[in-house]
Amino acid sequence: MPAPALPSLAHIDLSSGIIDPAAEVVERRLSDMPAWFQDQPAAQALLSENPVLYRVYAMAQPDTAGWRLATSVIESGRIGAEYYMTRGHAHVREDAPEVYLTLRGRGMLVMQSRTDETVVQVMQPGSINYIPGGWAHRTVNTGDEPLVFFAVWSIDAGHDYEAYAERGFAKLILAGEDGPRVVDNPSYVKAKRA
Ligand code: M6P
Ligand code: ZN
Repeated sequence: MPAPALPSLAHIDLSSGIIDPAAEVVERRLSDMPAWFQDQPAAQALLSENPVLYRVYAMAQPDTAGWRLATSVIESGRIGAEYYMTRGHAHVREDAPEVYLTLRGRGMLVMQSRTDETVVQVMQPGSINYIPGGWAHRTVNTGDEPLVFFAVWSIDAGHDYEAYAERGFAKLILAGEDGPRVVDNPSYVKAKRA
C-alpha cells in the first residue's frame, strides 16, 4: 500500500479567484479558441488584441486519486454579441459529475445531454450548480465583472473537447437589449446519437 497522502490546505481569494498554492494555471486567450465564437468577423478583428478570456487555477494536491479542485475566472467581455465563455467539454467518463460554486459575478451554465437536451442555469454568488455525468458543460460570463467559481470534479473524469469544438453547443448565450438571451445556435450540428 502506498503511504496515505497528507491533508492539505489552500486559500481562495474570493475576488480574484486565485488559489494559493495552485498546482497549475491554465490561461485561455482568444487565439486558443477563435473558431468557438459565432461572429467570426468580430473574432478575427479582436485577434490582434488577443484578450485573455479565462484562467483556471487548480489547487495543489498531494493525491493522484479523488477530486480535482479549481477556480475558474472568466473575464467580462463579448465577441460580437456573444459573451466570453469557456471552451466547454463533456467528461470522458460518462458517470463523472461536477459541482460549481459561484463566488463572484454573474453567469450562465449551459449543459447539454448526449441526446441534445439543454438546461441553462444562472450562476451568481452562492449558486451551487450540479452537472450530472454525461452532460457537456460550458460557462458564460454575462456580467460586467469577472465570473469566479469554484469547481470540483473527479480526477479521472477526463475532458472531451473534440465533439464540442466541431459542432458547438445547441444553445448560444447572446447579449440582448434586456440582458442575456438563450438562442438556438444556427450552425449547430445534431449529435449523431440523438
Ligand atoms: C471548470 C472546470 C474545469 C474546466 C474549466 C474550463 O473549472 O469544468 O474542468 O477545465 O472550467 O472549462 P473548459 O476546460 O471547458 O475550457
Ligand atoms: Zn467538467
